[in-house]
Amino acid sequence: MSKIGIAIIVIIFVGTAVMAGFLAYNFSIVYFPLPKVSKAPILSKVIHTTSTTTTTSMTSSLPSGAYALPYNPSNKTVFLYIVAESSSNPFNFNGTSDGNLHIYIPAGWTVIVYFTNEEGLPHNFLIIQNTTATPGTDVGQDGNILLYVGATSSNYLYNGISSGQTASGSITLNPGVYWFACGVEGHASSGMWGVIEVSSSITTPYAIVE
Ligand SMILES: [Cu+2]
Repeated sequence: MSKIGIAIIVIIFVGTAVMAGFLAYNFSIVYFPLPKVSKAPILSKVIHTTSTTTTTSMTSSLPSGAYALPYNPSNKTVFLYIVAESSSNPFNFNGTSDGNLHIYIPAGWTVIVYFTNEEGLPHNFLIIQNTTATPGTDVGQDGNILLYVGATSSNYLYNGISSGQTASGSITLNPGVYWFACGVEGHASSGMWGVIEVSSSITTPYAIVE
């Protein structure tokens, strides 16, 4: 075969290979687009906020370091997005523990809680009118449990929602200081609790990590 003949065959082969590769590449883009990496909405270290229910003009009046909480002023409702985060500390709420997260609610407002468990253990979310300084192994012994989210009055010591689940509940609290805590036995005393303060001197709901 002449050199020209060989050259033509090589060109045909290479050309075909390039064309096939080009077609395969485009086919893969059209039919197998890379999934858009949409990170779950950032479970902020403290509290989710949504721009639809929070006004920026109000946040400027918050104490420094405060996180605005989403709320609806027309019906005096505040939304608490609480997450048991997947973390080296399994006993956390939004990455905080040991009473460090303080939530401030205006008197007379209704609190709507959305509690999500991203942690491996079952957890629940209770609001407690506490009569002790810090939680023991059974928070039912530390005062009066006012709200059960992800559990009931009969099973809170052992039951909660599983990882990946969300439960909700709502309550209107009288002015005062409360705990929120996981009721599963030993979880609050391991750090899974925080503080809610309800007062007529609070005009905009917010949270602070102290
Ligand atoms: Cu727990």
